[in-house]
Amino acid sequence: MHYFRRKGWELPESAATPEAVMQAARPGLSRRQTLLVGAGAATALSLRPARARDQATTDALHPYPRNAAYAVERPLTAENIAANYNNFYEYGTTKSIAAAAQQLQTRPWLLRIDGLVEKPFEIGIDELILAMPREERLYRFRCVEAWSMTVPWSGFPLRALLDYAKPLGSAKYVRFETFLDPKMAPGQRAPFYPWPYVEGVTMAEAGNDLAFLVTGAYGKPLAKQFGAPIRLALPWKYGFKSIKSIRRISFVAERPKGLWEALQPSEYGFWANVNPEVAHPRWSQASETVLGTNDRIPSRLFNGYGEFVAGLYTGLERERLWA
Ligand SMILES: Nc1nc2c(c(=O)[nH]1)N[C@H]1C(S)=C(S)[C@@H](COP(=O)(O)O)O[C@H]1N2
Ligand SMILES: [Mo]
Repeated sequence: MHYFRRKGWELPESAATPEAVMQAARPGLSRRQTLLVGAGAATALSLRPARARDQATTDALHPYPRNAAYAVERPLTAENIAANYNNFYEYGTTKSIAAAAQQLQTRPWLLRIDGLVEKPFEIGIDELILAMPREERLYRFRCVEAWSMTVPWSGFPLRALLDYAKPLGSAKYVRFETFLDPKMAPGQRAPFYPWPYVEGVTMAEAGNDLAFLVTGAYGKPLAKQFGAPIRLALPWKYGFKSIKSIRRISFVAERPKGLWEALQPSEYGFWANVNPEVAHPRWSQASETVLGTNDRIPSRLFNGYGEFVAGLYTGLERERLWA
């Protein structure tokens, strides 16, 4: 299947990567040796005060080496702008959730991989980051609410995780789930929303070159308000597909129903590809406001990424691909 292709993500390690970490990440090392690195870190962490428990052993890997194949034609959004205008309903329904999101505890963080895979497993986020081919990409980002930004994300191709997880041939979709912990997410105490936040893509979409798992931004570990310690970036789709703070990734046969689709299916669907010609029921999608500027620019089909992704949708013209 085409999502097992390795082309494109086997990139050289960063020259800035500390030697000890390079050793741990080298494929030649056994899984047991990698686990020992993780176990040592966990012991050290348990001895430190609460604040240090949030410190990641992979922080020093930043910045990840940039992959020049993912360039943008417009200026990057300033970090202080992007990091203070967020959508993260677990921490409130306004765009000013950065302070509240600091309650999110990102270590220890176990990611569960299950469903239609050879063998379900849990993996610590730092062990996963060490095992993945890390890179930085500049991506445009388009929220369904018609604002946009341009962000340097650090992470690894979702396809690299598929290869690691070994899904069965019967898997048709990848389902992503955010943490569920109302104690550290006041928004999850609001019963109106069908928590936890869920999103999904087809296996073909997940294997596309552009599908990216994000563990950093602006050359640093991912800030909590961006959805630390790991979120998705699907730049050809509306922003709500790019689920934050992922705890569980499941390979499934049935199409997953996202939180927004569950809440308001007349406005938000499964595919949610950007299309300026298909209006949201309550507003036009023809143009977008660029964060940090007064510019209103025309929106683009697939957010300008058609050359990468248009082929994913041939034969699916009868689907509601644009909302
Ligand atoms: N878990 C979770 N993921 C989420 C959201 C959310 O509320 N909760 N909001 C989505 C929406 S609507 C957008 S536009 C982006 C916002 O990402 P940003 O805050 O990094 O700009 O996150 C998406 N992922
Ligand atoms: Mo959004």
